[in-house]
Amino acid sequence: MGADTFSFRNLTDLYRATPVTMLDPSARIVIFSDLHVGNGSRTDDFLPNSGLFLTVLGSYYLENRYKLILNGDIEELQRFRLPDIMSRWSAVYDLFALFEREHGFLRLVGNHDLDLLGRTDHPFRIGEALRFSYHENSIFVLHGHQTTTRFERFNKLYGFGLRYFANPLKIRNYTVAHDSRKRFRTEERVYEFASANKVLSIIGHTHRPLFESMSKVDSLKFEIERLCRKYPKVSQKKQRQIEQKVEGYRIELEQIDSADHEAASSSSLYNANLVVPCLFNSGTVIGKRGMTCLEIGNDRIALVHWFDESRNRKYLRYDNYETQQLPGTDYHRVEMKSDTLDSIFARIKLLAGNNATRNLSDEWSD
Ligand SMILES: [Mn+2]
Repeated sequence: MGADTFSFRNLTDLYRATPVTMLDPSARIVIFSDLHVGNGSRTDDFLPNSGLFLTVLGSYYLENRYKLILNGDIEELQRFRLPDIMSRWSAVYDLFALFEREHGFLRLVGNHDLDLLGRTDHPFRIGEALRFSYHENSIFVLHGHQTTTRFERFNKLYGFGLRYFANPLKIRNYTVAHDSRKRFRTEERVYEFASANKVLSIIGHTHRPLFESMSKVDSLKFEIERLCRKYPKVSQKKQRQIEQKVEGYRIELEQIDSADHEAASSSSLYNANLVVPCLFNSGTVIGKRGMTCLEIGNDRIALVHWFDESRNRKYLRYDNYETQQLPGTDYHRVEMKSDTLDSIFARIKLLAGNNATRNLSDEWSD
């Protein structure tokens, strides 16, 4: 059985085995993934954004009555021991417990915390996937490592290597997140499943935020093309506005360099003639320029970027984004993309067509 076939079958099995819950239209949900929480030492990837995460979670999402979904790779168990993680970051666990008690808390597993599925020394119930129904459509939340076999992922052996060799040498986390070929394979496999079944899928795992199956580079190019098509048809005043917007996007594209792991990658689902907007990725909490998450509420879904003004002033300079400061802090919220769920599902149905599986697997087979 080929790896792509394995992935499609595995995702199908997982999808069928996951119970469906109605998405409460009045509920607010925030989805974070890939925290990679360690023991607080220098090699703990969570440490740099820990203040941002704790403050934003407590002062914004808890305050505003969000339900919290953690979509895998929460603890970094390939390099650290669970008791060390839990004692160093008890404040994080206390916050999770508050969400569980007040507004709701759902915890899914990833490949770096996979061992928790069979353990009893962990405070929260952990699942493998979630399904929500929304106006007879389906939302599927999973970490994304389910696209690969354990062998292909090399999870165990790799984890062994990291914990016993890399960690004493102070080598930071090096995973699928930084290997663009593997990363793209995860994306295209979930995309194939999601478009074939007309399901809105939400993953983490690759650390690359996606909205409507597009990375930031894709979205910027798409938006520039859209504005260029609109340009000749509008008034002179509107043309000046478009010129300004395109210039802002162009500068932003130029600034995405190879050092920007979250955004830069030549691999793109957008190369297909029609992009089915079925794949979303919450990104990561441990990004160099801040953290990203997905918010669902008011019949909308949004990709949100949070950053620390004292470390990254990038978005403060641009007119194309509205930033919202969290009172009393240096932290800012930027809504990168947002749309109504109804509009997204309408386009998924229209664009996926009936032969999506066949076409996509033909195009993408190795
Ligand atoms: Mn992962």
